[in-house]
Amino acid sequence: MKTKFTLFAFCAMLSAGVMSQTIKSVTEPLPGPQIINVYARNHTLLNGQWSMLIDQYDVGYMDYRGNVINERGSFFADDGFSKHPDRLTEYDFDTADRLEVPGDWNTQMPELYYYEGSVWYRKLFPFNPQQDKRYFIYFAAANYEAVAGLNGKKIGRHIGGYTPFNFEVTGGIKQGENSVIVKVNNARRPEGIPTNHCDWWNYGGLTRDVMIIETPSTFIRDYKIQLAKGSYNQIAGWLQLDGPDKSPVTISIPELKIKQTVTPDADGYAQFTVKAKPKLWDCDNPKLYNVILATDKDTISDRIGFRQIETDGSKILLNGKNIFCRGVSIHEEKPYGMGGRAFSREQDMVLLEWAKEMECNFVRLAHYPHNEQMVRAAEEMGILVWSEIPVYWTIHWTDPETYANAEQQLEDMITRDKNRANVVVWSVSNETPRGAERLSFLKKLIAKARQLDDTRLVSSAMEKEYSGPSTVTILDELAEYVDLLSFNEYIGWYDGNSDKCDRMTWEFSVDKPVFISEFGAGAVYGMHGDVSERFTEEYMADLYKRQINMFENMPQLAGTTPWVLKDFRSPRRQLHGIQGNYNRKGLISDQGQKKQAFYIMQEWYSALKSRY
Ligand code: GCB
Repeated sequence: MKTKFTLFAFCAMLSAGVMSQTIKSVTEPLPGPQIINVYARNHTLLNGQWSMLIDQYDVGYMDYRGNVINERGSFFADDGFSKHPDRLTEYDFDTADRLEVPGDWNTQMPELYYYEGSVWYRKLFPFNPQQDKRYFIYFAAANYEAVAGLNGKKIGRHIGGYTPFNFEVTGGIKQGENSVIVKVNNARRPEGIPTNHCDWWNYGGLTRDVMIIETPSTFIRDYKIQLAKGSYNQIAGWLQLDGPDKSPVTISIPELKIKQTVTPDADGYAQFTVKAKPKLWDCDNPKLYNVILATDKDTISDRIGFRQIETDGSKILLNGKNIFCRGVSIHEEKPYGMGGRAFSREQDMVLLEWAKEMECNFVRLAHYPHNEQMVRAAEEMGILVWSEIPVYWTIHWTDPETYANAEQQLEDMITRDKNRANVVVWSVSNETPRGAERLSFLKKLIAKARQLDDTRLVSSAMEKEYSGPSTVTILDELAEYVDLLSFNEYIGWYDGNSDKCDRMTWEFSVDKPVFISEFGAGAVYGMHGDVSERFTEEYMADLYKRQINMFENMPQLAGTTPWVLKDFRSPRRQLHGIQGNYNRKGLISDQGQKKQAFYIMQEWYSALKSRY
């Protein structure tokens, strides 16, 4: 698929910034089309200590009338000019505090724990640009809005906290010392994606890697290489060059003895199909092949797996075989009480190893795209992934800017991870309220996801409803448009006591796989009591047992992702001594201790494993 930016999306995103900060004019460009597989390119990480300034009133960006200040007068002008003796300058990056990048700011400084607003980041770095090369600055994520500058000049703006973006800096990056400055603002916005109300911590900052990418003047920016839909002996794909040269590209998979050369069209785009009978990727044997794409000037390699995912009535089929998705939902938070956003392979591996220990073959990466290493690590471990965008609860359904923002996040998520064999579900929303405007918004997103990628399932976490006193069902009109009948229920926690599970009967009028994307209960690790006492491990464990009994009477059930692997921070959770700003529905505590319910799930999943 060719990446394109519509004028509509461009204007929409600019004005999203205008509305949220009452800034009177915004002129920064949007990022360029996303470059994929960046870790396989020549790159220089800009991680480490960055100078930082907390700017509650955005004084480094706009004047006291609300007008955007020109670059020379703003905090972007980090050069001799700002330090001229005749000038009053009331900031100084040289003497400022420091923050570690990647990392959220909330868990690095006590005064930033609850902070929601702007923080300026600056990094000085030496560089030696080569002639005939192009350079891009790449941010793996910045929550929520970032405006970036290089060597005193603004380079662009991006909205959305969990997807990567890049700006071209060829010509701007210079020999010797360079200065990159980024203003990151994490103020919640009613019109945003997510909106201003959600159940997780609004971690701000440069939360993932920042790097300079080097490419030849024409390079392979994007590609998709997967089994053709429905086929086991044909690989289908496309690639997109970026740059003036349209010379042929060779795709090789040495282990399969594949070598095919294609000639891109005038836009640098080429499609291809090739006969092949790869060993299939699956959870027991997550086979990945080296795939190399090369022009005479550029080479990029990836590790790609091949598989089919489809549904047949109420079954989910992986490579034609009926599977049960033994899953768990995960937030992108560090394990072992380290606090804050997870961003490294080591942290991700701990979370995934826990899921494996619980006998999972599936994770729901909630409620936004997680970092790329997480998805890749899961792929190597044979763990299937549900990936979603933060269209969560009650967002502004009729605002075209909100829609453009959601669609951009969806496109960026799919662009980054479309070659990952383990990603089997793109989910467009979570617990959104039924209604005509929401339906048309989500239908458009679903159609977009299918247009970008027809090789995966598309879904949404819906909500259950009652069609009788103890008959539970799905009445959501969205059920017709998604591939999975997936929904969150919380019978026995928000909905009655745990024994309510024993009385429920489920009825579905749609013949699709039923997928319980959330259920659960809160418990403090080590807090014991009677099964009827909320927040004890016993209540939680008892609820899990009853839920499992209920599941055993749901023949259409094809997967579950209990909420949630690990306790996570949320300002909604205020019970002193119990929650203390933590959602306690983790099967594992924030300190890494396994609660009783963990072992109940483990037992059930290991029984299911031998049944499928
Ligand atoms: C939900 C949400 C999830 C919350 C969870 C809870 O339905 O999807 O984000 O954290 O419930 O714990 O209430």
